[in-house]
Amino acid sequence: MTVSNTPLQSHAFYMARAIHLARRGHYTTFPNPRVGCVLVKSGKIIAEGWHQKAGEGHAEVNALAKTDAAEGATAYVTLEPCSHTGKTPPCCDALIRAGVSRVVIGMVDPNPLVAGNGIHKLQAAGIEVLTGVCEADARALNPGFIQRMTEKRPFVRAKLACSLDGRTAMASGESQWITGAAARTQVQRLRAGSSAIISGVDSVIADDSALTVRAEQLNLTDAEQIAKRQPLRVVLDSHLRLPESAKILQQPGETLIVFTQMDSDKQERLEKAGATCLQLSAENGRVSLKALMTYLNQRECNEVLLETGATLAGAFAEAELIDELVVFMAPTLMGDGARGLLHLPGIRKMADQKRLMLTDCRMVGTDMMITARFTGK
Ligand code: AOF
Ligand code: ZN
Repeated sequence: MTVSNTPLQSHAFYMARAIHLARRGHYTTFPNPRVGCVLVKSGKIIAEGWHQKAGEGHAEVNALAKTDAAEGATAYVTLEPCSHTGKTPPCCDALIRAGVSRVVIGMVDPNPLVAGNGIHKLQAAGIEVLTGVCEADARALNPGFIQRMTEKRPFVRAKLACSLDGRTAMASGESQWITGAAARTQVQRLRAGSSAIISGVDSVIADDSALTVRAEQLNLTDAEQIAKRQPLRVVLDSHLRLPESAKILQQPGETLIVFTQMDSDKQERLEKAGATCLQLSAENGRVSLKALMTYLNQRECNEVLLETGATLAGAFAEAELIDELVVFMAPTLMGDGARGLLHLPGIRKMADQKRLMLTDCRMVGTDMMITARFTGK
């Protein structure tokens, strides 16, 4: 089957390249989506581009800047070209001006400011438009951006580390270390790709965690830029119990303490120690997780990483706010006196089970990394 004399598998070939380019922006584009673009003429790639950073050139504009021969070319773009003026001018106008004759799109932009308008604008200018090429892979680039645009909340990924018998900490709370160095490097990658990291005050106190990205360990081309832009660190601390000496307060970037119970003295001391404090409403005596999601949406957080203990992780799961679980499982046994993975007291019968779908499973060093999505999503 052909569309405009180009076999569909060729469209997939060039779109795969555009998706590959989009991944280069994996750690740097937020709050914008990761987008890649390839310009093809007479069966040859004449220019490539990808979006690197919000406020700077979009993928199409970056590709067009590399050639003056785009007239009559086909542009492969992982996301519908934008039709609006944001921090940068509309990509549709740039494509029309350059005289491309066809635009092949991975997915429609879920941003309500665009959402199909880009396609119409291109078509109105006489450009042939084809959509939905390699759509699943194009969507997989931006789970957070898509969810924020369509559901007005970030994509929550919960990272957990456990033993082969599913334990995450000893009864005392002691948990360092279950997994090996390679798994911990992988966690650094998850952090670097997140807009925010959420933890509970008990975990932060128990581990004296920093929750930072140590980009120098990651061997990434954009390491310097990634290191400068630390994800927002969010500590859920209803009663402002975090000590001012906590390591998390001495890190670069912002540490946000979310509380429910006002204590102006303590708040002042934490702010002096470097924290930002935010009061949110309470639900069952704890921070309302829905209110937290609304807040993180307002701050344009696309993907957030939940790195915490069984109680808070369980509360997120019960509230159906976890989209993806990433479990690092180490080949060790911690015994049945140790703590479980998620505290889910609401599950008593087999009928109450929360079913998930495995989406990936791989070895990371000596450990296993299991990724799963909740099937309801
Ligand atoms: C594209 N190509 O590479 C990206 C797009 O504020 P701005 O100007 O950067 O616009 C941001 C919006 O543009 C973003 O919310 C999304 O709808 C779209 N992103 N569009 O054509 C790109 N990154
Ligand atoms: Zn654009």
